[in-house]
Amino acid sequence: MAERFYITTAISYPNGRPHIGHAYELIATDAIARFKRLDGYDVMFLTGTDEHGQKMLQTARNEDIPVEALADRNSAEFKRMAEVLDASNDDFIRTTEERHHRASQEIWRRMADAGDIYKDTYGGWYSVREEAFYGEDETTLREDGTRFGPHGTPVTWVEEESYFFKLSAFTERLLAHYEANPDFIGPAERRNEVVSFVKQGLRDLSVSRTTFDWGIPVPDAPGHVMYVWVDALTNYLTATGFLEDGERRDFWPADLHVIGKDIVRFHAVYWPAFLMSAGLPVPKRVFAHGFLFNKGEKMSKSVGNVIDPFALVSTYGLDQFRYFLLREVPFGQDGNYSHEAIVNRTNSELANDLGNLAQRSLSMIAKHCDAAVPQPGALGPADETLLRAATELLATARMAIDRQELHAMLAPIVTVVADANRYFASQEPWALRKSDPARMATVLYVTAETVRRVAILLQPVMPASAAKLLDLLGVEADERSFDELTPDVALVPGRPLPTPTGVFPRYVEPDAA
Ligand code: ME8
Repeated sequence: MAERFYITTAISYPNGRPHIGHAYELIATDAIARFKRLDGYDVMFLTGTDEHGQKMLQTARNEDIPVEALADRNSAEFKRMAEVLDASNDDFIRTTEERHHRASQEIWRRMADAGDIYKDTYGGWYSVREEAFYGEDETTLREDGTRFGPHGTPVTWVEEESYFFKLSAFTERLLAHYEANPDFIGPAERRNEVVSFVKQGLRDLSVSRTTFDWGIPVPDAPGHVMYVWVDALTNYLTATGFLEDGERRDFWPADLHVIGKDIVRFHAVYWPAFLMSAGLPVPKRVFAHGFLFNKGEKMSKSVGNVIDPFALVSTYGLDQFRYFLLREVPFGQDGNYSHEAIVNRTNSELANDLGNLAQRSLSMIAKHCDAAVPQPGALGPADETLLRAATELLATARMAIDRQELHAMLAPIVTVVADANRYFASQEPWALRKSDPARMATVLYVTAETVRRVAILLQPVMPASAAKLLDLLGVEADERSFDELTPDVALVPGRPLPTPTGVFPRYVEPDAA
């Protein structure tokens, strides 16, 4: 039976429309999910929206609409974004769903039964924007009397009766867990941050609120709703149907939570502590990607430089956008979006390098090889070198994906495409047509076979374009998994091919068109 692989994105706050940061996380996670499916795993891929908490409530008040209406409206936009981005998620969870209320109350009960929850009075600083509590020592007072948290968002004083989770009791267990599972948090700098934070000792965490009711009721505690992060993190468990006997149950523990670097503490400290308390297995890995900036500037509604992913897809094309994000930014580091950068990647690496390679070789095959996969003759050293490099790509890609280094999966593919272009130019198949047609057939075969290997590996990143390339190569739908990348599989000579068409158009500036 296929090995299971459960992968998730963070669930987004639907207090506004999705932005490019949300798109980035979803595309990267989708590429990993697709990669694992093609590599034979039984994958479950989850995304969704995080709908409770004070931030949602405040936005709804500002817009003068019921909070449910705000959640419905924007959650639908996140769902639509997943469709527009061609995300292959198996489920889309909303934390306002009944299944999630049940799961959250169950995990609460288990933590309470374990003796890890007690009632007291909370007094401290709260950032609504981050939905996070901060100790006074973590905040700074500005000259105008306003106070800010460590990430620069405003904090307000909260004082109310609250339930607490005994997080302090988990300090040693968490440190032991990080020590025994060095891959629990990636990349390494995030792991180091978490370890040094936990080493300072943990304070108990306020886990319920009484001043509003937009949340999941705490079991047997009228007037208390759960702190939004308790309910939000539980979404990953809810979706496996952990209270039911269904097929998805076995997907827990998750293999990989893909999140942004701003929410590592919640995922790598609070979440495993909640699960340990509830007697449930903890996820295998949490990987934090970096932030996307608009030409080096933080995107914000007030600056007016927030980038709409829907607009980018219609301007540049979906696969161009997906490719750009994963190729341009080393996954785990911060990166920049700019028009120039996406146009440059689209035109140089996709249109010129890969697109032209496919177009030139396939149109020669169409014209001079009876529109069928050519019959190669004996291979020479140049042919063998190129084919070997193309065959080695799978092993490199697997290693890269297992460390979430999406850029390190793509870079060697780009190199092989460049090698293939050099090979094609130096072999001059157009000159061989008269002098040595059999050799021409070999060169075209080797080029097309290289494109086949590259296209199969690019499916997770550019599903539609890779599929078009594979159509042009006569590769059937059931011949596209990574099983077809073993050294003994190759294009079948004589198989008829369709008329070649361009797959990667150049981006042309509207005023230059
Ligand atoms: O944090 N670049 O929701 P969210 C890259 N509901 N990634 C970005 C980004 C940017 N400019 N801005 C945000 C939440 N993100 C919680 C999560 S999970 C149980 C609950 C990422 O809508 C961010 O790091 O603020 C997070 O991983 C995701 O988008 C959702 O952010």
